Amino acid sequence: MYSENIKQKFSELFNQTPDIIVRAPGRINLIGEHTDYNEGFVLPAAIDKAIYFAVSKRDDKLIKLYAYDLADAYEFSLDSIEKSTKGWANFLIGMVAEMTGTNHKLTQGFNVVFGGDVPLGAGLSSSAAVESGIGFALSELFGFELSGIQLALTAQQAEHNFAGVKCGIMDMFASIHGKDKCVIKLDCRDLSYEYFPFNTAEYAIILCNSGVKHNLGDTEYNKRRAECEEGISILQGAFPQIDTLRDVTIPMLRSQADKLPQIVYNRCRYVVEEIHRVEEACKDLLKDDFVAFGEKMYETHTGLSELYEVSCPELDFLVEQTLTNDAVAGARMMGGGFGGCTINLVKKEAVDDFLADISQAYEAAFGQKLVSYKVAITNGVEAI
Ligand code: GAF
Repeated sequence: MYSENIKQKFSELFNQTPDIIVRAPGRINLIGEHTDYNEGFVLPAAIDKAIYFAVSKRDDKLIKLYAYDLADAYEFSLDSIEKSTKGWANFLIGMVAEMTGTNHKLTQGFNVVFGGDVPLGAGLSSSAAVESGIGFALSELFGFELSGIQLALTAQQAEHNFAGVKCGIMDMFASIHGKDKCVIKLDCRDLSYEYFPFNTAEYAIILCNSGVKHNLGDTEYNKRRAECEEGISILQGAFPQIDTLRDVTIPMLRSQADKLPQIVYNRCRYVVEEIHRVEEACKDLLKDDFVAFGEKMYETHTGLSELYEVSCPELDFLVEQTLTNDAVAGARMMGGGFGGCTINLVKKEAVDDFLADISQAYEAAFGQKLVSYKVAITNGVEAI
């Protein structure tokens, strides 16, 4: 449906049919939060909510962008690639800028209409989907032949330099490398990855959207990253061989507790524990042991809330509500934090009751309707 709307708008605006239609999915993350920029492991997957792009080459150097869901347009030339005051345009401008490297120089402009059903500010990585999607479309259209990893690194640079978020690689990697019915165990140190089948015979993946948009998130996110780096530079005094928190163990951390400011210690402790937790959680998946896996999701939430301090009352409430529900194997806040969604593994036959109860409780507590999504795991970016 979305791809049809996009195609139609494209013909209307540009009086031509697109050269390519691309689908770039949003992502969930089962476990492994704030570990990517610490060179740890993450366990994301691409989902059946995506951004669609209709794109065609132009003969001149103009780039004409149209955001279907915002009904907003933006235009610029390859000769002057600069940040825009329109936040949405910067994700695409950033990709054009980063793709105008030496090996794959854009010399021709293009037209694009894009839009889809990845909710904005919900922690499902709509921005990474936009970057991955336009990057993939341009690579295909202009024959750049970028590998998935090159594409993900380019998108990460666009996010750093044009959106100002010093994000890790997880979101774009998942949008690009997603595989039907599988989660991706990504080693963020060397970008090697493995697919783990995610057997959803018994459990459904339900996202509960707190409706809190993570506005503060970007600055706080960069602050968390800086706190981890501060931890590393102090720890290097005792352990010169370490590069990142990936190299640190809990005993190493404990031995330096008196040298680290309490907040920095807490941040490091959460990350070190979480990196280990992802590895253990993968063992649970191999046994289809969702009870053990779910317990780790709760541990992650506690760490994110109490040690890393990236949760908020709404997210904590949504997780707490599930604690007494036997049909829920695990729940936690997902993504960068400060708002967005919780991810819940809920027994399939209990999904309706779960949603009725949690929606009622949420509305009673916060005076706001709870929006939820049942998501399926899909393939990553593709031409359709
Ligand atoms: C955001 C970032 F973009 C990711 O790189 C990751 O750090 C995540 O927050 C937290 O795990 O989505």
